[in-house]
Amino acid sequence: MLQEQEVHAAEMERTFIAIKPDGVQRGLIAEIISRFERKGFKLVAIKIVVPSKDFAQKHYHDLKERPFFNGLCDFLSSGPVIAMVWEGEGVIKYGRKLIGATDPQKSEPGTIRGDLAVVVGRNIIHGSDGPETAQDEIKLWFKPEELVSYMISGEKWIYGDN
Ligand code: IDP
Ligand code: MG
Repeated sequence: MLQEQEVHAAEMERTFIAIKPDGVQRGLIAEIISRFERKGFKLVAIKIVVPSKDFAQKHYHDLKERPFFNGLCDFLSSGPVIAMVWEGEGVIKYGRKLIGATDPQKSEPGTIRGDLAVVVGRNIIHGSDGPETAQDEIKLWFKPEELVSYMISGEKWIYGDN
């Protein structure tokens, strides 16, 4: 039988977040991770990877009809990407809030793109846009055994204990 804490962890929502090649090259890895971490979300998977163009096309398959699709996939596969899975209550929707609007010119100050990026083609970070895409993207980028379920000792100070 699962411990109560494990049940809590098992039910938690997860999202796929990636720092794109521009974010990595600009030295923003720690800054971006820190914003998710300080919020209270939990990092459950992370790796550095240079995606192939074919892989980038799979990741962005929804956008294949858009004029920028080819350039976008070339860019995503142009260098190291930090692929991550973050866990927490409401992390899919709130992760998108932390990230800000797709076009950094329209992102609010205080968001990652608002504070750290200028143009839509170099907006430094990706985040799943809903529960289904989160599930699909986590599956595309990670093997199940690469996801780590664990408790953080201070978790009750984020969620309370009931
Ligand atoms: P999202 O990253 O905020 O979810 P999407 O519409 O899913 O935005 O687009 C995926 C990525 O494609 C964006 O993050 C951005 O890098 C790129 N992109 C979106 N729209 C444009 C555009 O009009 N020109 C160039 N690149 C774009
Ligand atoms: Mg998107």
